[in-house]
Amino acid sequence: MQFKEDFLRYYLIGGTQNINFNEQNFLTKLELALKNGITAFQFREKEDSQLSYQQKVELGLKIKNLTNEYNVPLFVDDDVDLAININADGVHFGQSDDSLSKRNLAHKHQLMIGLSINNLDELANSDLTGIDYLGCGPIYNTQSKKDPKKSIGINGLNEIIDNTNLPIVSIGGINLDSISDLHQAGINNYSFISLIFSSSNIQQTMENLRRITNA
Ligand code: TZP
Ligand code: MG
Repeated sequence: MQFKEDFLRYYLIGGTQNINFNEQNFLTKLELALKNGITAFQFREKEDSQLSYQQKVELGLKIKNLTNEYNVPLFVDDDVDLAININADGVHFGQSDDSLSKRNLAHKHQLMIGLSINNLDELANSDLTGIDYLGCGPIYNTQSKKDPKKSIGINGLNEIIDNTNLPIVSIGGINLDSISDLHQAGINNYSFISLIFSSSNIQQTMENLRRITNA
């Protein structure tokens, strides 16, 4: 699949650890989010994920069926092999999971590639060859990631934006309150976990999200 910046507009991330390890709830929430306008999904079994590799493949295949149905690209966090096995559209690398061999494998399978960037040093020290987009943050404090890096705020995000031409999606602590500041600062691409996976009314949350960001 050819990368488009539009994919980054409302980019949901998540795995079973974000929903009390309840696979059925996870799939139900994902489908509601897809139905209500997310533009990409990243499958991220992380932190205290309890799934074996085979279970990740089985769940990943169900996720792929759903994202296909709604014509939304599927990214996989970190694991190129899993991405290939579930026929995902892309992979997302953190600073510590990026390696030449993984990148080459992703390229060979025509996967789109995202890379996490927290600050200007990481930007300057990263090989950006073949990278389609950057995930930048955490912008604000987040409960969804263990040992998050320092929150960079809108100023830190703007520093990165000013120093690259790559498309950027913001991440970290993005909720219905913080998103209006980002929107007012001219930031148009948002990724989030708890905004959706902790929402008790995903349709309403997505409607509010669109209203606040003028979509
Ligand atoms: N990387 C930086 S912050 C973060 C990740 C994976 C978690 C974002 O989750 P939330 O709930 O939207 O703050
Ligand atoms: Mg990672």
